Amino acid sequence: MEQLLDKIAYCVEYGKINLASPYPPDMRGQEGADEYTKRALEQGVSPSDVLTKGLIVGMGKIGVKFRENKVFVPQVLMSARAMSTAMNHLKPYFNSGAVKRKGKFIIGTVKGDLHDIGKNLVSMMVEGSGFEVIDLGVDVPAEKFIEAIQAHPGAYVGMSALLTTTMASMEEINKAIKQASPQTTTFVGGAPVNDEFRKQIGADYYSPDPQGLTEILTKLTA
Ligand code: B1M
Repeated sequence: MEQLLDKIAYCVEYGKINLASPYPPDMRGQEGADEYTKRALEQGVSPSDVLTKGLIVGMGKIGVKFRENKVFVPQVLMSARAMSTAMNHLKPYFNSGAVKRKGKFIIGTVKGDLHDIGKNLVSMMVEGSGFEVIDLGVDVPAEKFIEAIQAHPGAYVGMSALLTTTMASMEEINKAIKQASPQTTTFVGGAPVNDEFRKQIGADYYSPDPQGLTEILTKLTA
């Protein structure tokens, strides 16, 4: 059983989706996260263990390598694809309530900003660390964030901005969220954002990278 979980983690870390996938080249012809996850469940490994001791371990490892610039966006995207393919086998267990997620995370790129590559990476890593993600997309105004908070009480909220001009939207949205729902915990990030700006606008947490964000979220829900 342990061996299967290690294999799942390894496949996610190296982005090996399934048997047919040619990536990574040195794993060509080998099974991937898809087959190992299916087999683990068939052999009676609990879906919760598949998630926490397999998939999340693999995503955590690639997240650390990405933070340390040992891998780059394409590798992380392959890991995320391996993870989401494996997650298809777990979905029925999430839907039935047999597997609990750590919490909910609402994310969006703020109003006026169309950059979504970084936001999508954050979204995948947060999902990969065991949270349900509600992705509102790009160019998201305060009202849409607030609607989502009302639909998902207790959810954490993340905002991404890539333009110095849309940092102003981030401030406006954070203010509106805190007014409508003072207990909501907000996270900010994106290339022009830093911790000083986070303090200035009254958001709760800043992380320069997805891995740091998942570490904070995991601590908050431990
Ligand atoms: Co734009 N763009 N862009 N662009 N673009 C930048 C950001 C820019 C720095 C380029 C430059 O001039 N050197 C510049 C911003 C300057 C500034 O304001 N300081 C810029 C500009 C000016 C513009 C336009 C205004 C250009 C124009 O039309 N004149 C325009 C704006 C459109 C709009 O948004 N309204 C524009 C448009 C575009 C494209 C549509 C062409 C495209 C976006 C495609 C897309 O996202 N689907 C694009 C791109 C690709 C870039 C660059 C080249 C790359 C951005 C990117 O995806 N990086 C960028 C220059 C650069 O960075 N080299 C640039 C990779 C990504 C993984 O990193 O998004 O930083 P990043 O995310 C990181 C972290 O920041 C962090 O985690 C991620 C992974 O480490 N992170 C978070 C992100 N969000 C987080 C949230 C968190 C925590 C961490 O918590 C919630």
